[in-house]
Amino acid sequence: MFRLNQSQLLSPRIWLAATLTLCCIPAMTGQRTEKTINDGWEFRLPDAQSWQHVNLPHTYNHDAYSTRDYYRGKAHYRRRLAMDSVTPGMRYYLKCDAASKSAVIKVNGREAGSHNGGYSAFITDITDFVGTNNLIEVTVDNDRPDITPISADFTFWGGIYRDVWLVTVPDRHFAMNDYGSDGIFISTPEVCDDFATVQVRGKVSNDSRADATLEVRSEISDPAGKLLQTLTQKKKVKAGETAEFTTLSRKIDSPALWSPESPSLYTVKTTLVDAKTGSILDSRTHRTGFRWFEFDGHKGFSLNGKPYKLRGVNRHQDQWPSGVALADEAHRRDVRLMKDIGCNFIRISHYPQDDALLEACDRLGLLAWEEIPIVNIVPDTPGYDDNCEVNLIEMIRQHYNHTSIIAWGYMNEILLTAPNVTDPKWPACRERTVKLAQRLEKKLKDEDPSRASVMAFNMTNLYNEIGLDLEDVAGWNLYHGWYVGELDGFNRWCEDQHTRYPDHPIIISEWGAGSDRRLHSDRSKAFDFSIEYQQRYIEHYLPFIENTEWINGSTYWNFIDFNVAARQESMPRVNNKGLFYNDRTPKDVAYYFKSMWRDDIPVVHIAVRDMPAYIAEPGRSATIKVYANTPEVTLRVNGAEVATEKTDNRQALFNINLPEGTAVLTAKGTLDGVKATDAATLDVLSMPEAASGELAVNLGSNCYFTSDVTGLTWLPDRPYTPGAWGYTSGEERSTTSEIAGTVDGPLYQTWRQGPVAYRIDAPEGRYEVELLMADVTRPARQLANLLDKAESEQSSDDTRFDILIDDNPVETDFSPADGGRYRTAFKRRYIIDNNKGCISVSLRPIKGNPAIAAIKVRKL
Ligand code: GCB
Ligand code: CA
Repeated sequence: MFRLNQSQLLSPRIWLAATLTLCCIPAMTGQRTEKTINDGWEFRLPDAQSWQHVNLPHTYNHDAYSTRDYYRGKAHYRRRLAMDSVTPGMRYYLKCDAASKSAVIKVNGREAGSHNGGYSAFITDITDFVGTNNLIEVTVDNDRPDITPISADFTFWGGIYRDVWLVTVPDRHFAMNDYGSDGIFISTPEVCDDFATVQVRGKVSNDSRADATLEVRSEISDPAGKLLQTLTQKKKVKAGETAEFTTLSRKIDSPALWSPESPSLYTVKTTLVDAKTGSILDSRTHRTGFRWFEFDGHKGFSLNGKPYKLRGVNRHQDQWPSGVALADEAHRRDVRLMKDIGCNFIRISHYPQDDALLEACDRLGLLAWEEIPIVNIVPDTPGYDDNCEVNLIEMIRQHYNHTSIIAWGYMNEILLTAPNVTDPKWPACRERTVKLAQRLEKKLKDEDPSRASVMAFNMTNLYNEIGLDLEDVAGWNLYHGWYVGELDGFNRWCEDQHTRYPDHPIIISEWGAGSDRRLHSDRSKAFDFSIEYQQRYIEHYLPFIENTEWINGSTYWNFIDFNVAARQESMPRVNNKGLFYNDRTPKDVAYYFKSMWRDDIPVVHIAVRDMPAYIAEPGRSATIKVYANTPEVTLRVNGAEVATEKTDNRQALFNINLPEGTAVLTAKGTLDGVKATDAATLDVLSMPEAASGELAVNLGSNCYFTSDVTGLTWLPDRPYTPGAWGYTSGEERSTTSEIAGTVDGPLYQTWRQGPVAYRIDAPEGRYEVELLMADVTRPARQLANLLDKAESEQSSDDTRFDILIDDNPVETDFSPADGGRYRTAFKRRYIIDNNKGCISVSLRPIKGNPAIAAIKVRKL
C-alpha cells in the first residue's frame, strides 16, 4: 500500500523500520496511501468491436514497428475500481504518469478531468465522483495538432504508457492541484565547500469544511541518515483554500557535495501536522544534493568550482517489443549503462521522461538536461503556444526536486522545417517562433532561476540572427560528415561560432552517424551505414570535443537505435545512430567512449563484436582494432602473440592476415598497474567457396553485407581484374528509400546503372546466376532531418532494357517497375552453361537508366 521511496532503499535498517511502522498503523489512520492501478484494464480502438484485456504501461502503436503510417487517433481504456470504503474527510486522486498525447478521464460516466501533453504526469481529483464500485474510463488521442510535438524524428506512441496511481490523502494535504507536482519544492539557495542551506517551499490545501492551523515540518538528514535540522512553519489555511509555505534551513556545515562521481543525497522528510491535535496529516520524502555549476563561453562547464567536461548521450526511451510502455527498471538499467561507459551527463531528449529515470540520475550520478518536445517548427495552430507553456511548467514542477537537473530546454531545431527566408511565409513563422521562445524563456526563469535554459539549434546561424540566442546555453546539433559536408566541417563550425559569439556557452547537443551491423567497409563513407564509418565519425568528433576547453560538453545522438516509424534508410523505422542497439547491447564503438571517459579502470575491447563474419579475400589484410585506455595493447590470435601496439586516440590497430576458421582473439593492456583483458571470436571465411560456394556481389556498394537471415556475405562492388570479377561499365548509385519485399534492404539500396557490364572469371561448367533488382526511379518521401541526403519525391521516366547473360538475352524490353513495382525487391535465377571460362552480365538500355542491385553466381 505504499510506494518504496529512495530513502527507504538506501539502507536496510531504514527500510525495515519503515515496514514495521507501516504494519503497526491501523488501516484507517487517514494518511496518504499510494498504489498503482496498472492491472485489469480493457482497451479498444474506436473501430474495434470488442475490448481487450491489457495492463499498463501500454501503447497501441506496435504498428510503428511495421509501417510508417502508424495509427494516430483516439483509443479507449476502461477499468473497474472497487474501493473498500469511501471515507468522509479523505480525498481521492488518480495520478497518471503519462498518456499520449491527450486524455479525458471519466468516472462513473461523468468527466472528472482531462490533460493535454503526452510526456508529463497529471492528477485528477475524483473525490466527488467515486463510490465503492466505480468505472474509470480514459480516452486518449495521439493525433492532436494543437499539442506538441507535431513533427519530429521519433514515433508519437499513443497510450497510457506510464503508471497510473490511486492516491488518497486526508482533506488537509500537500497540494494535489499544482501541475502534477507533489506540491513541495526543495532547493539549495547557497552551496559552497564550507556550508549549504536548504529551502523547502510548497503549497498545502485545506479541502475540509473548517479553517485549519497547519504546521509544515521538514526534517533534513545527512546521507548517513543522521537528523541535522527540523524546519517548521505554521499556517492558517481557510476552508477550501490552498496556501504557500516557505522554510529555510540554517547553514549546514561541510556538506557532502553531490557529483556524478559521488552522488551524496540528503533526505528531506516533509510532514503536515494538524497544529491543534498534533496528528500527522500528510508526509512526503525527497532527496536533495548540494552542488553548484556554471556554464561558461570561454572556460567551459564547471561543477562545484572545478572544470568539468559534460560527457553524455541523448536518450530516447523506446525498446522493442514494448515501444515506450516500459517498466521502471528499464529506465534505471539505461542510466547504469550510461554510467558504465563513463557518462556524467544526459540530455533527456526530446521530452520529459519517467520519474524512475530522474531518480536514477540523482542516485547513480548523472547531470541532466530535460526538455519539452517543441521540435522542427512552431505551427500556427490556436492553443498550441498555451499548451507548450503548460507542458513547460509541468516538467519543471514535476522534476524540480531532482538534483541531477542542471538545464531545462524548450525547443529543438525549431527552424528545421521553417520556410526559406525568401519565402513570403517566413516572416510570420519567424515572428511566432521568437515570440514563443521569449514567452517560454521568461516562464522558465520565473519557475526556476536555479537552472540554465538551453535550446538545441540545427546547422544554421539564423538562430543568432533572429533572436533565438536568448537562452543561457546554445546547444548545437551538428552532423557534418553525415547529413552535410565533411567531418572537418564540425571543427570549423564550432570554431566559427566561438569566434563570433565567444560569451555564449556552447554545448554539442547532438552529433551522430548511423550504423547497421550487417554493413562493413574497408573504405567507409558517410551514409553507407557501415559500422566502420560510424566509428570514424565518432573518433573524429570526440577528441575535438574533449580537447576544446570552451566546448562545455556534448551529448551523442543517440544512446540507442530508436524507433522512428517514418524513417527509411538501411533499417527502415529505425534511427540507427545508437551507441547501443535497441535491445541495449553495446556496439563496439560504445567502448571507444568508455576508453575515452573512464580512467578509474583499464578498458580493453576488441572491436569485432559488430562483425558477423570476416571475409579473407586474397590480398585483403584485416585491421583488428582494439579500443583501450591503456598505453599499449598486446594481441594474440589463437594463442600466438601477434604484436604489442601503442594506443593512439584510444585505439590499438593490428594489421594481420587472419587464418580461415574461427579466430580466437585476446587482447591485454595495463593501466596504472591494473591489467585488463578481452577475448572475442571472429568467423573468418575465405571467398568464394567458404561462403557456401556462392559468389555474391553487392553492386554499387563499398560494403560487405551479411544477411542476418541467411548469414550469406555479399562482397562490395569493384572494377574487373583478369582472373577475378567486377564491373567494366556502369555507374554507382544509392538511395535511402525503403525497399519493400525483402529483409536485405541494403542490397537493393545500392546499384549500378547505365549500360552496365559485369564479368566474372570462373571455371567452365553449369551455373546458377541470380540477379537482384528493384526500381528506385521514384524515391519515397523522406524526413526533413535527412537534409542533403533527402531525395525529392518525383517520378522520372520509366526505364526499359534487355538483360544479357553471356550475350544471350534472358530478359527483353524489360523494366523492374513492370506491374507498378516501385521500390520493391525481386530476384530472378537463370541456369546457364559457361564454356568460355567467364560469365558476363550486361544491361542494354532501351529507355532510361537500366539498373541492377546485386549478382550472385553459384556453380552447380
Ligand atoms: C536531429 C534531431 C533528432 C534526430 C536527429 C537525426 O537533429 O534533433 O531528433 O533524430 O537529428 O538522427 O537525424
Ligand atoms: Ca547493391
